[in-house]
Amino acid sequence: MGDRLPAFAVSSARLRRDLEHVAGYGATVSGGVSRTSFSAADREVRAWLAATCEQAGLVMRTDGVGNVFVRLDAPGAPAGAPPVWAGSHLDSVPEGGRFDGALGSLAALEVVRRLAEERVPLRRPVEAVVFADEEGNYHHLFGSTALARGFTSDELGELRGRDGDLLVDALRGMGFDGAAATRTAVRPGDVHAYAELHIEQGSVLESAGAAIGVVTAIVGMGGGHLEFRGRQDHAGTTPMPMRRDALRGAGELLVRLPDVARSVSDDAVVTCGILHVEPGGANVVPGVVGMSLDFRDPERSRLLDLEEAVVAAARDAAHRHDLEVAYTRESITDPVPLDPRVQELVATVAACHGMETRRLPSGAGHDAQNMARLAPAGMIFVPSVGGRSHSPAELTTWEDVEAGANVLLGVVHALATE
Ligand code: HGY
Ligand code: MN
Ligand code: MN
Repeated sequence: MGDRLPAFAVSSARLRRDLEHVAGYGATVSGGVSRTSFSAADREVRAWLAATCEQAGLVMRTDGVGNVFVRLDAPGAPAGAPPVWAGSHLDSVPEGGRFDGALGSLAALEVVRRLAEERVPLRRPVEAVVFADEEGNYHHLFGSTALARGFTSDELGELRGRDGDLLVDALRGMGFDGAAATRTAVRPGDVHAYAELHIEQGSVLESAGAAIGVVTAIVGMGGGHLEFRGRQDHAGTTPMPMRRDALRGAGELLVRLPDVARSVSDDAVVTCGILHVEPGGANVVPGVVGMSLDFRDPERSRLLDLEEAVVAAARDAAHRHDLEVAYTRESITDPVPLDPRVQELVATVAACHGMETRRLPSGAGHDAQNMARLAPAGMIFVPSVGGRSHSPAELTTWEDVEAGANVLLGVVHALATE
């Protein structure tokens, strides 16, 4: 498998044009992209994708939560043959980069276009998939979670965005089929295999001088919310020793997080990227502080230890400042090993192209970790300049973009014709 490369390549000029064009949807003055899910920019990029598929004669459909599927049928294949999926996401973090997700989505589209143009005889259909809300405006890996396990209407009804808006309102506003939102789950076996091209978002490949990363596993990750409660008071008249300032507890915890992570493992990381200070007045002692936490470790037991250690440190900080603290777990996603056979296929295709490869785990989360529950799943990484990501500084060279897309083409071609 994979030792017969397709006799054609992707159109790197077309892929580059698409990537540059899509970077215009939600473009920021800093040169990055703010295309959070279900925003106006997300709506625009979806309209562009629909028009592009129509022009190419490809059939596109959108499920009840906004996952998009661009399908290439395999005319001679048995009816109902499970498709090969290749994809990623087109949403971004606030002030993100141009490549995270867009690369894998547009490369998958390019692969489908090339297979169609070359009229490759396929043994099963191929679908380019653009997963909704990978970056968790409402729920991290939202669209792929909806495919892997589905959401009940109660669960959907509770989800809110970073701005506090309700997910169900956003879905309705986007015009998705609300009745289908709880019927997105697919069964293991409904998908033949899954492949995702993505930027590395770290500096391993760049340091190793390798063009292609063969991803071995994806880190385990958790999300949670801490709320420190003290007493709201006047900033001018409340003596310092008498205050129950909620931000003091949150601040002390923040300073301790590096030690907390180190106490669990050398790979553990904890981030607070959102802090809500209430009521939020310069002359008011904060009464309540909400902290959004993202914590990760490559081993599940250590991930749970990390969560426990953070909560214990929060209780300690609360106690020292005469505060109360409550913790709510929002998600735990297990670390996932990627399929050894797909890993081998990626390595073989890259080797056939004469590309240098390196095996590495992913410290970032990806929809592939949900797809791995449904089918053999693999990921291809390409280098990130300076290891920068989730920032407008995100950059991958066009040469590496082309190399990665051609490896994706070879992998999907092999999976669809084996
Ligand atoms: O947060 C992550 O790791 C991914 O970029 N969504
Ligand atoms: Mn990301
Ligand atoms: Mn991504």
